[in-house]
Amino acid sequence: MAQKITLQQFESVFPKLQEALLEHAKKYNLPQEQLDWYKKSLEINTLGGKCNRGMSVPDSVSLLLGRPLTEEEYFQSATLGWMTELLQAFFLVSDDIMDSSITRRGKPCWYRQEGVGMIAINDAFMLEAAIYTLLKKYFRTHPAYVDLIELFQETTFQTEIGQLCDLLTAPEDVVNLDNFSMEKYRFIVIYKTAYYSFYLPVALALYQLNIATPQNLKSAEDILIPLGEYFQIQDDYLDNFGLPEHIGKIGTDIMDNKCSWLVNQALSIVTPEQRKVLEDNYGHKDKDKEAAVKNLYNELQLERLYQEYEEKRVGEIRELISKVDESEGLKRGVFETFLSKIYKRSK
Ligand code: GPP
Ligand code: MG
Ligand code: MG
Ligand code: MG
Repeated sequence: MAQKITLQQFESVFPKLQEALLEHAKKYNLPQEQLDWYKKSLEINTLGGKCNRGMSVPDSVSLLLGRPLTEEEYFQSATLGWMTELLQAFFLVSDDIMDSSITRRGKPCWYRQEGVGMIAINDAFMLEAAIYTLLKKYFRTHPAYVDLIELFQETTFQTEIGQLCDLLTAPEDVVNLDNFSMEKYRFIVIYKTAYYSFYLPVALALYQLNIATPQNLKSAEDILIPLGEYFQIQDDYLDNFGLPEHIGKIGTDIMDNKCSWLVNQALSIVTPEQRKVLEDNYGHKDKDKEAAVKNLYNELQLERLYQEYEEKRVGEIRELISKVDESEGLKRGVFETFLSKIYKRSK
């Protein structure tokens, strides 16, 4: 039987990886003050989240093997898991600057912490570089070493084109609701979220076990991209309807003029008068205008619409999972576990 790891077990691997990263920096005689800064940035930006992405690497490896992991297998999969968390840390530090966000994981965003400011941009780059330092240290002799490097690079690029579309669809100065569409929305969320959050951890597990055949990678992608799309729709829903105490961040999508799932749904059902409310109030850094949009969302019963969407979508994803071809070592359980972790989440 497979074994699910706990957050505590997963976190217990981090100090060793952090030590390896600091040792690498020490080789260049990096002065103590900068070493301490790097250490702090690694801790604050990489720890303290739910680690769903990271933990799904060892969970998937164990499900694929159908048994608990040996110490060595566990260390390898947790290390790959921590690399997905480093990638996420790199993205979040940058994204919070771009989105002018206020809090993350219940604390001020890194760029807003005392003495940090735009140094956060360099910190983000260093978090990304840490992935390749760890890959080299621990996977240099793995048969899939080059594939692993390419996977991280390609996933990073995919996320960046998604982020580009997200940003260009949400200009700060011009609000044009005609810019939004569900087609554009799908592009944004598939690339900015689904690849790195869902496809990446499972692809890593397949590579670790040397069963990343074209068929297995394709099956994983065919399910994990819709799953990731559903996850980002939840994120957009929670941005407005979630509680900051639960989600650890304060929603900024309305003020940021984001091509969010909610505004797209609203646009598809508004009367001309209600559309005017959106036109006058969406995308301004103004609390009263934001409140007017929030009121409209309530009037349109978007919460109910979301719940209906969720039930329908989860049914479709279950259907996709039931058809997975297991002949090359893939297991349906990998996807079922992912789905059960996010279904009806409130954080
Ligand atoms: C989530 O969007 C997307 C990312 C965190 C990817 C960022 C990509 C970069 C290349 C920097 P979001 O802004 O809705 O996330 P959140 O709601 O957590 O701020
Ligand atoms: Mg963003
Ligand atoms: Mg953001
Ligand atoms: Mg969001």
